[in-house]
Amino acid sequence: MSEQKLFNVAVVGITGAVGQQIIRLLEERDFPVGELTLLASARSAGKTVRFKGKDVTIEEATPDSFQGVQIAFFSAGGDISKELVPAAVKAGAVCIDNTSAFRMDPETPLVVPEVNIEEAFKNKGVIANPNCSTIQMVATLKPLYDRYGIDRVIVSTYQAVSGAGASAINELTRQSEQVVKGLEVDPQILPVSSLAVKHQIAFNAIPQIDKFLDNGFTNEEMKMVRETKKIMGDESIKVTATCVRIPVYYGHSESVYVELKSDFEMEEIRELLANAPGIVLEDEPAEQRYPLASTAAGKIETFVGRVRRDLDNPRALNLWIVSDNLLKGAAWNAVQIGEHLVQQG
Ligand code: NAP
Ligand code: 3JM
Repeated sequence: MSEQKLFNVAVVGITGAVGQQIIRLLEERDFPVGELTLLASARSAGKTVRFKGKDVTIEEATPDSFQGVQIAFFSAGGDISKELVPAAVKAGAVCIDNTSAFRMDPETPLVVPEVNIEEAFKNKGVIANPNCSTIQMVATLKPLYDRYGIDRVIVSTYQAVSGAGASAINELTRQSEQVVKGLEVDPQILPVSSLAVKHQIAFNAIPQIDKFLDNGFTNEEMKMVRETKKIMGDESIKVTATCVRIPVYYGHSESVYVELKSDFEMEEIRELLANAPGIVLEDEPAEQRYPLASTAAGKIETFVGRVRRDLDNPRALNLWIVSDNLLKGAAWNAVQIGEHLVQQG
């Protein structure tokens, strides 16, 4: 057997909800890791993380952390990426960035492997991982786009708290206990940790993810609009989004209405979705079978069901799309890009 080439890997944000999934995937998928550098804030420096039977010590992330690193996964927030990605690129690393810091930079490819992996190979040191809600939607729409073209998408999301980090996961547990015990609920994290106003998430639905912009949409909604056009390479696709946080730990669900550009047969649509890479068609109304966050959690695939032609527009479809936001929505999409880079040497 020939020696497998190994790559020196860094994970920035290793203690976070996304970082924890990245390290788990690197181990499970036997990613060819040589030297492993685990980085977080000074708060975590000195703690250890188990990787392939060995304890690896976490270091504080600084601009000097990237000597000899070949692939760096970033998930420590946009500000950290803006500060440290340039240093990592200078040190020779290819950065796969989970934050929104570089997504709309024209020099930076924004990649979902099922849609546009070829863009990843044009990188100038940084490859951006899209927003979780965008990833599962475009991966599902891609085969429909290729066959019929897409005129318009109207999406409403039902997003899990884990998308807002480890602290929001704890917040849902804490508030749920307060509600069940009849205690007063004291919201501390959501909708946006850096803003003063807080809302209850337990037994509730919050129609705000990320900050509001002047146009009345939230930043999360505008990420879906802009990123969809960039990933599909088609600025003419019309997109409107409403993003809602719901009291689910893992798995984002989406109700998607899509207007196609040409006539279609439902049989053809089902066949395209059933054969699409990374997509599982789960759609048997007679058996009450459709995607659920609870069954998608922990899986790397994207699940689609409730597939039906619109009643008023014969060229439009309604879909229900569900995926684990920390896996395909973040860590798996990033590691999957890494696997493609490694395959290309
Ligand atoms: P999280 O659970 O809150 O974890 C945050 C991570 O960032 C922790 O490892 C934390 O380390 C680290 N960090 C914080 N301040 C730091 C500093 N000054 N220097 C170095 N590391 C620092 O958040 P998460 O859910 O994992 O998400 C992290 C980021 O990934 C988000 O902010 C977002 O940009 C991105 N994200 C992307 C997607 C996607 O769809 N692609 C989804 C979710 C998140 P300590 O434990 O030491 O504080
Ligand atoms: C998901 O800058 C930050 O603190 C990150 C905020 C954030 C993002 C983002 O904008 O990168 C939290 C959760 C995302 C994302 O995937 O867009």
